[in-house]
Amino acid sequence: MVGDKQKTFIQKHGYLVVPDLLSSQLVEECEMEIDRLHDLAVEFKSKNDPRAEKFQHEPFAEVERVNGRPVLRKIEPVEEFSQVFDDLAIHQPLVDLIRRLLGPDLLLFRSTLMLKPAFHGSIHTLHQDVSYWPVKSSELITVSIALTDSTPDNGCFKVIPGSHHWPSRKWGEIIRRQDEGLTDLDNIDTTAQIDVPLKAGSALLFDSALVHGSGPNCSPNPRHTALFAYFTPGGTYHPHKDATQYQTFRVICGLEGHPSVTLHAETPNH
Ligand SMILES: O=C(O)CCC(=O)C(=O)O
Repeated sequence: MVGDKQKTFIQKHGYLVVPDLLSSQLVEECEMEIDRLHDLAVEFKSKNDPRAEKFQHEPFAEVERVNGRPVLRKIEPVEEFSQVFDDLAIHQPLVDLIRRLLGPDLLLFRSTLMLKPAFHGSIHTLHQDVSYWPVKSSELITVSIALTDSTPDNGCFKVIPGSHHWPSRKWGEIIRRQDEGLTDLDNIDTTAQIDVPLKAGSALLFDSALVHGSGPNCSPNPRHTALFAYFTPGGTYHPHKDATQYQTFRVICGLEGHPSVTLHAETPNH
């Protein structure tokens, strides 16, 4: 599925589209699971369960619920609440794909369900993940799998090809109102920015230094994606202020079958 041509493409442009990574049956299963997770969010909230905090609401939506279901923006880490998404992180075609790009030893950095609800989905500002994340690695790739069709109308990804060669910088607030711009920085050259629409089941892979974001969803169609980030054991850990001085990451494959790896802080907090 990924050959030398695709490897060269992602090295050069910082992103890669992989069509039809998931079967339509698996996409359907994920969508049913998303319904269940919305119900779980309601249950946690009604019981004052602290896990409700992992289910983030769209901060600018004027309504709390639509058809009895909460207006959720993201669930993270989704593998904590869902066997379906836990299994998806190690879905063989997905792991094979990442192994071909990064090599045989893989750790999981992130597992997130990004939900851009119909009519209420907020803007995800242009940014580089590397500017925010505590793990630094030139071998850290995010995979965003479309679980619904993702279009410019429902807030698909926008990327600036080649921007993974830009230095890391501060980007400001990540979540923005629907009527705001994708960034308020005036020294960003967005002339090369493109939309990356995806059919449900297809995936966008990108380098952690690539400038990317996504538009608002003012349409009647939700945009759902499962987002996983993988990295190799060479990654280093630079905790945010007040975070623990070490973090344990799940091994996805390789590393002599160890279940997890703990990284310790490399440099003082920043
Ligand atoms: O899925 C999206 O809309 C954007 C996600 C993203 O950029 C991120 O989580 O870094």
